[in-house]
Amino acid sequence: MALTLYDTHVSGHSHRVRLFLSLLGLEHATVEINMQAGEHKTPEYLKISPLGQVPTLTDDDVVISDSCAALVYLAKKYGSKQWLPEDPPGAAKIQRWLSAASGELYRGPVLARAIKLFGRDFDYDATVMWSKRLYDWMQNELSNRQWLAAEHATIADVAMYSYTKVANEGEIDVSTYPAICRWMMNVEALEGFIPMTQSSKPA
Ligand SMILES: N[C@@H](CCC(=O)N[C@@H](CS)C(=O)NCC(=O)O)C(=O)O
Repeated sequence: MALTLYDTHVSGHSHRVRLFLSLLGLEHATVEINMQAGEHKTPEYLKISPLGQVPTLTDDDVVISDSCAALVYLAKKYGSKQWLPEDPPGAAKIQRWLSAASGELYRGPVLARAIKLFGRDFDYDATVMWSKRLYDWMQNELSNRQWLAAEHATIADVAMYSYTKVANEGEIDVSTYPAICRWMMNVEALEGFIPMTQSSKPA
């Protein structure tokens, strides 16, 4: 096993994988990709990430250039079944949240943060609308449960945590959702948890 994570410090997609490696206690090398310098679009990096995105996880000759796919790989290869249940309804519940992580979470809090923190040119009102739809649903789901997809932590929780924690950087306020706040504290109490650091606005 020789795990290497190509990541970018401020990227929540990267933190997802970094967090899960830490929860599983897996040693790995890290290569910081400087996106501002365009390192994610060099010919060398495009060989392992055809879309030129971070993160990318490699494990010897296995290459995975997507954060949710990396969570699935790590859970199946190195995790207990708890992280990714195999029964059909259990697996489908996990996939529902992985889809949300790449769908509603991306269209909402991820893009809101990209606008407010990095000055990206997206429709802010649309990100607010998607964030509200997502977090109203999550609040409802978590109102009588501790975890998103099972009676215990799964990769669904890992996938949804990082960008929810820094949603405030996109001026999306999750403090008004008590069940979501409680759930974030559950994630933060897991053994091996490492924080998603808040970014300050570039001067
Ligand atoms: N589906 C990918 C998306 C990753 C992603 O969007 N990463 C951003 C940084 S946080 C990126 O690399 N953007 C550059 C680009 O898309 O050109 C994943 O989940 O890993």
